[in-house]
Amino acid sequence: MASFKSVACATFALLSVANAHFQLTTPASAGFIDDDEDKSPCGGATLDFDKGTVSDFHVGGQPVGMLSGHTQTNWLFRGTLDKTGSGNWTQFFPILQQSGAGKFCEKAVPAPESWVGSQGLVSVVANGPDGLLYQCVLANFVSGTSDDLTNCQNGTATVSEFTDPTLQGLVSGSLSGGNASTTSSATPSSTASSSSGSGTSSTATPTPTNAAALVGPALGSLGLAAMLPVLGLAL
Ligand SMILES: *[C@@H]1O[C@H](CO)[C@@H](O)[C@H](O)[C@H]1NC(C)=O
Ligand SMILES: *[C@@H]1O[C@H](CO)[C@@H](O)[C@H](O)[C@H]1NC(C)=O
Ligand SMILES: *[C@@H]1O[C@H](CO)[C@@H](O)[C@H](O)[C@H]1NC(C)=O
Ligand SMILES: [Cu+2]
Repeated sequence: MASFKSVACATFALLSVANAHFQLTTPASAGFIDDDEDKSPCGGATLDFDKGTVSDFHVGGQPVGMLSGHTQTNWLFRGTLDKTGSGNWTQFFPILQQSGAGKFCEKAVPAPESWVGSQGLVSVVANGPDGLLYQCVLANFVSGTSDDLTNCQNGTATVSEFTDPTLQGLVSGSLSGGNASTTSSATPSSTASSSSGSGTSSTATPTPTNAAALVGPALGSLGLAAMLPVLGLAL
């Protein structure tokens, strides 16, 4: 596994000081430990709500940003009120596939309205060339939306909805109230992001299913080199 990992991350390693699989750039990670990132449920992070950084997560839509060192990654966004992360995960957003390394920002990931006032975990799980990788956020669920795009940008990678049974198996329900198997296909994104009945989630814009519309905004020639400033901040 180690050699596979080295190969998979080789391109990234050449350009940076860290051999990172992926980093959560926002909200703050509960802990990034590169060598332990394959450990469920939170990549080896210590889940300490007293001493760790607890971030507000707006249930109407919260920006979630990643920096991927892999050329292809499938992303699962999920959360639980179980502060140990042992189970009861709810899917927050359709599973996406990122083609191309670098930055990706999903700017409005929603959570269940009923979680407002509770603390729990938000987790991003990556399925890529070296298997499943985990990052978590110690979350304080609050109402409304956030448009704070600090540390949340798109690079040159393209992103579209994708069916990934492995990731689908890591959730027991979704925001739409369906179970895992009913949300597995690349259905129109309203499935997971806008049918929770919340009146405040209108800005949690579903990801369009048209792949052509999903290509990130033209941000010029941002490439791997553009990842370095963000990486520097994150380290
Ligand atoms: C599981 O999560 C739901 C919210 O989605 C909550 O109502 C329920 O109490 C949780 N069950 C356990 C055992 O934590
Ligand atoms: C989950 O969805 C499948 C397919 O629609 C259905 O057959 C199954 O009964 C559902 N399970 C639960 C617990 O709702
Ligand atoms: C990044 O691109 C995705 C689609 O590829 C889009 O849903 C998201 O809103 C974009 N993020 C930003 C910050 O514009
Ligand atoms: Cu990797």
